[in-house]
Amino acid sequence: MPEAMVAPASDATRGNPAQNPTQEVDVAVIGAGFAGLYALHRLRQAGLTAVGLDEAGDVGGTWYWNRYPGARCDIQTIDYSYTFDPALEGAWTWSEKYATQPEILRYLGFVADRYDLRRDIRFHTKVTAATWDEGAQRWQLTTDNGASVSCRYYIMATGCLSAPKPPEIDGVKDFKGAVYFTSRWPHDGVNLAGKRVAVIGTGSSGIQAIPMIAEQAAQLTVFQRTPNFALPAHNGPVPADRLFLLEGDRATYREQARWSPAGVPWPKQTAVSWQLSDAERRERFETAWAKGDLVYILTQLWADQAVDVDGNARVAELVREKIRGIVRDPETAAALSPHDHPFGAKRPCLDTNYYATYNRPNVTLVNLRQEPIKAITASGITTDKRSFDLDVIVFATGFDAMTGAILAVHPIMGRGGKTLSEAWANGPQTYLGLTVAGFPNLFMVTGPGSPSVLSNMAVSIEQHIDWVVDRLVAMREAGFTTMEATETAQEGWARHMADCSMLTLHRLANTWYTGANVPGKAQGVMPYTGGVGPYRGICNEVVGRGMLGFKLAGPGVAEQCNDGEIVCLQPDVRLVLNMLAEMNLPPIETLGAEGARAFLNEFNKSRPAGRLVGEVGEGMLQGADGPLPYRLYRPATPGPHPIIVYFHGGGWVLGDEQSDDPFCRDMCRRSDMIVVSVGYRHAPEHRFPAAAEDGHAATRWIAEHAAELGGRAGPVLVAGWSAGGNVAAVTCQLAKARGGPEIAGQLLVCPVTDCAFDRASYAENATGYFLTRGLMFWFWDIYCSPADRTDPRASPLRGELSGLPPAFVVTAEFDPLRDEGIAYAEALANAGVPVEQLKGRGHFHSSFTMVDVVITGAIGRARMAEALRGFAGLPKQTTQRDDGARPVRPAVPLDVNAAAG
Ligand code: N01
Repeated sequence: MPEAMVAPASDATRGNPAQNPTQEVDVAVIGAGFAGLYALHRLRQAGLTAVGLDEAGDVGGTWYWNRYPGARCDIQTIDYSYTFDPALEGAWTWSEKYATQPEILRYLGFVADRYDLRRDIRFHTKVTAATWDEGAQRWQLTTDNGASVSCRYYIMATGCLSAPKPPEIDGVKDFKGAVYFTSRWPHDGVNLAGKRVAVIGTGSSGIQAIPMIAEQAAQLTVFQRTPNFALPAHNGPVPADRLFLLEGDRATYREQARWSPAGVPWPKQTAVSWQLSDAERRERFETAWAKGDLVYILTQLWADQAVDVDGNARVAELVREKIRGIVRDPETAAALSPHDHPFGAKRPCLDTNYYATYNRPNVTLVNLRQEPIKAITASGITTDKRSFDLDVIVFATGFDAMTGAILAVHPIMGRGGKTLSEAWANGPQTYLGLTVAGFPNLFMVTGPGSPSVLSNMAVSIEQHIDWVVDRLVAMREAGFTTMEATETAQEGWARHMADCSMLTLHRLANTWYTGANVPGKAQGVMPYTGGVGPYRGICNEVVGRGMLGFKLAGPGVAEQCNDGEIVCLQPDVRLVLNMLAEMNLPPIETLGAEGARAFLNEFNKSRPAGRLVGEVGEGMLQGADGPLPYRLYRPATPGPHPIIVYFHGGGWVLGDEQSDDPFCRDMCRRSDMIVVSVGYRHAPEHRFPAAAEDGHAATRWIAEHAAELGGRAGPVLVAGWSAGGNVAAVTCQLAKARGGPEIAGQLLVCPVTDCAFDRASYAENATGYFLTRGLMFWFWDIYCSPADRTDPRASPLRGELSGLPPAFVVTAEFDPLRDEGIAYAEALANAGVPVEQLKGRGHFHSSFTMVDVVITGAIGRARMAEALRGFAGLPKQTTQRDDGARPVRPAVPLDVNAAAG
């Protein structure tokens, strides 16, 4: 039953809360922008009473305030629209590819009228405090205008970029001219004709406003602290190809957007930059430049552009080349060219004539990196080097983004009198970016911890509102009245956020995404970088798993607390496993050895090609019982290099010297050593101990032929993954027992070390993580009869361990082999062997060898390479590549997904 609602306060009672009654509603919604309007509509449809509260004089949210010249959206308007009602879509036609602020504001007004929403909104009303009333189990809101509000549920639809940053420059008050903020532009416009104008700030707002201001002003001086990447919008009619797609099948188009990475339907790119020629890359880039679409250029060039510093650097340089081509003065062009952040790590801008504006005689760029502002004075701005006399200063200096609109607006006091500002003192902590532990019935729309500003906001807003309103309805049906995230769920989400932040390059830039633009603000990547589609899947999964991570309570019903963590896997591991599950493959062990080998060959064809190394060669070496093929990977640097003898995975049954090609390339590049991958013999044709004996014989042969192979004479290293880890471990034992060859170190990645199946990881990870218990049984059966399995050549854990070479042992949390790997590392340590362990949190058996697929495995791979270099006596690498260098305050320690044991 909806709770009673009283009418908003009359003019007579405005501003005097003491005289005002309390307005009782089911839900209070703060903000009347895209999110607030849709929330009110959905709540009304669901039969819940609601009031909207907004400081502004009308609907529009950010589009109400940001009226500066040139203001437009930067997602194509056909995508930046509501999709909840096909009739609404039919009733409104956008006039341009990127609509202007006035047109978007008209659209929101049209929506408010169409669904008669204004009657539930109190404009010119600011919430001054929000307090959770423990006794009533309700939120009590005080306002600066009219009735206070008592509500069961409190929805912050306050937007991510709505709290402007104060000017952090001394002397603003002394300035005798006019001061404007792009984010609070006067409604009746500003006449800048004939004026000497300064713009401070070159983010999206500045970059849109500068060309327009330059056309009016007598003189425009732009004060730039950090150059930004911008690409031409090529605004005009809605592009025919996009309209054709949308109108051809609207429902599918919208659904694809909902499950896409950024909320706009573009296909996933698969080609990686190093697979493309210079000409191909340039062609792709020119197409993107001509399209004038941020989402396109951020996602459609090549697969590694957003995740890898090298792949990204190629885009960045092409944009800089464009800037140099447009801006005539080389010094100005250089100052406008960003070098301090990867392309896309800071929000790139969409412009109309931005760079060309600097060719105008009335426009000057002041590079604040070379001459910082000293002060604003009565007459203008003084830098370290000169003074500028001005009539107008425009601040385009941005926002206290994502948290500002939630924290700065008013104090929010949750359970036990704790404020949200206290709870977020070290940065925002949320569950799903929607809720906060200790703040029951408080919901944020597109809050920190959700994809929000890294997505098409229209799509994310609808998803959040739908999720929240659906929960409120479900609670009502079950008799619950409060809903609150658990601490466990929230901490788990922080870990997942930190894991996701390793997927992209956002962590490598100081931006408003990370809080770095506000002095003193806690820093960390605030939006969810795992993608809109995966995020939607997770939100749905929370519900599907019985509201995992939430406490639900209500009068007359038993409290429900389904505590737990929604995502324990690394985000990319989760994607891989979901993809494999969708393929609905038959169990590999049912395919027979030949069938399984054919399957593996096909499977490997679909993975990204390994990266370039100096040289790849093939040859034959002498195994235990005849010649064996090998593949050699040589670094591009001058040799001779130390040699790593590598044994591939595949349960002694599958794979060959080429099957772990990307991993071998990666180890070669990272360690700067030669990798020789050995094609040892397989079962069932060659059962135990063929693989083990081949491992030892091949290592001996390679050590003896090091010089011919271009390697450094002396001890070699061994490495292996899975069954190959078993062969590597056994090789070390045989080398010690048989007097050689000399081995300087062993890298064992998720190795098989024992024939016992009773360790916990065998039960915990029996199914669901690709390498199943059933598959391991099958491998063992094919390779080795039960009577032989305790032989140390099959189960090295049962061998003599003292005196073995130092080891680096890698295990994965979701792997049946996890515990025997840990057991081996511990046994080695107990036997006095120097051992380092790397326990891959959230990883599965194949994580570390799936190079360029499981991106979060890169940290672990970097550590493996460092360990190998250490074994070989090489100095530490000074440069790190895609390994999380320069992180912006991760919410949890950087190497969480690869904790040292
Ligand atoms: O703000 P910003 P914005 N002294 O933070 C500079 C969305 N948006 O309003 O980079 C000197 O990006 C600051 O320099 P630095 C969009 O998501 C969308 O432009 O901190 N300079 C920077 O250059 C966008 O990303 C649209 O070194 C100072 C600029 O001011 C987001 O809103 C349009 C300074 C601020 O740039 C924010 O954009 C507009 C100081 N003290 C906005 N303080 C569209 O849809 C700050 N700066 C198209």
